[in-house]
Amino acid sequence: MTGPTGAVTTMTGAGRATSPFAIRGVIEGFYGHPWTQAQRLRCIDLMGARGMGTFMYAPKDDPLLRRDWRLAYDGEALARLRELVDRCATVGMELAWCISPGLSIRYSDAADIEALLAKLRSVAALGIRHLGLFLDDIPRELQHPEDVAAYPDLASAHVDLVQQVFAGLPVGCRLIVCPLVYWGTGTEPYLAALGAGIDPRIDIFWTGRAICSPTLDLADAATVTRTALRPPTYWDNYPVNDVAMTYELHIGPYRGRDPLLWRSSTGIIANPMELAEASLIPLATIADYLADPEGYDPEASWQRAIRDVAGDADAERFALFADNVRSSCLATDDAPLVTATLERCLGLVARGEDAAAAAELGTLADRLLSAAAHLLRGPVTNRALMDECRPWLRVFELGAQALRRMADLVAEGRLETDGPAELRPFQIRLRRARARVFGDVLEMTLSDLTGTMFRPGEVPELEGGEP
Ligand code: LTM
Repeated sequence: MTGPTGAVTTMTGAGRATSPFAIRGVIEGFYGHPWTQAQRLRCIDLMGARGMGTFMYAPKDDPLLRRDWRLAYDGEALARLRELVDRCATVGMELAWCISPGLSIRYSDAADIEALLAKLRSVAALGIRHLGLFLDDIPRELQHPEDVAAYPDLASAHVDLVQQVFAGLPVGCRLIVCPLVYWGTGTEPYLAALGAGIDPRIDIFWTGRAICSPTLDLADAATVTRTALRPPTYWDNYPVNDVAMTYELHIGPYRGRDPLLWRSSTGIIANPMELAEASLIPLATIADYLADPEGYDPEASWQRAIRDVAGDADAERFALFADNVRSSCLATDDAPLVTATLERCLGLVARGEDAAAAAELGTLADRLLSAAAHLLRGPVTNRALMDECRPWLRVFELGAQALRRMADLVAEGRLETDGPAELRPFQIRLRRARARVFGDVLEMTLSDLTGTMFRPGEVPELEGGEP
């Protein structure tokens, strides 16, 4: 089977039958442009084939879910929702639908509760049995005088809302709530109040110690379970790169999740990037972890995911690029090949072994240059993937050019004399780029070689303007 881009769409590995996690899936829950319907369908097909069981529809910027939550579905939006229900069923997944009324709801207003239930019932009528009520990223105090008069605090209002909604749902529907407080130590009073007040059959989302958590471990999950009186369902904010993270491309493998997390959680739902095609790479590794958390091998899963998404013909070159785009909340050790090569070569230069240093650095630079040229301008299998990665691929090419120039300067014995002037334009262009590639290593090396360190927030001008 081939996808909209001609890329391979069959994925290897599954484990649906054996996964210890009851809930395994993806939540389209980021800020920014929602995915297109074609992107959603492709994700459902691929993640269904890889053993995931749930696709949650919850884009923050779909007005029908948040800003205009009271409006009824009709026309194309309704048809799209039906199509998602059908596609999920075809691949053995379930569509969950989630609403975020917290920006404007009056908790004490019976008409608002009825409007919310009417919307939820209209969605349930499409056959959707898994529903979400999201109270994240809303005002932390009661806003309306009627609510202030009716409730002692926001937690009480949320308990009342959740209970009324749960009681009013059609028979057979399951409810998951994203609380106002969805990250932290797991001992928060709000979480305890919500957990004690709502029906034990309702699931609660939790993102871990932070909004984007570097690790999710069993001990923390057990704490949340004790406080909320039920095991959490993890809303894992990886690979999402919205809001302050838009300069980062999160295509590295899933890491830092306890292999035994299933003992104290119902499962994990991963929040992807607006970049739908690029998200498929980390999502495939998340599916592998969920299928077999104790046997999960991040690097092996990642290489397989790259082959599946980029296509066999481009996998090696894409992996070389991706090796320099690893940093995220899950990983700080970026660009391992470039870092190790630079360290070795600059050591050789310090010992006067310039020829060996120039040869090794030049070989690496040429490999990176050739990969960048192919992925940016060559006949690639998955054009949509390269288009999404283009800002980062351009910086990858720029960095490779800087490494090539460094190798030439070393070979010609001019690194100390001409290095600062010839490398400075690369340093400035890397600083001006709005895409993070090579972690910190290249900018730090160039700072050392040019003797110029930019101040925080400084955006230096390039002499003669941008090329
Ligand atoms: O994480 C949650 C529960 N809510 C929002 C997400 O919608 C958003 O995508 C992520 C990442 O910025 N952070 C949130 O707080």
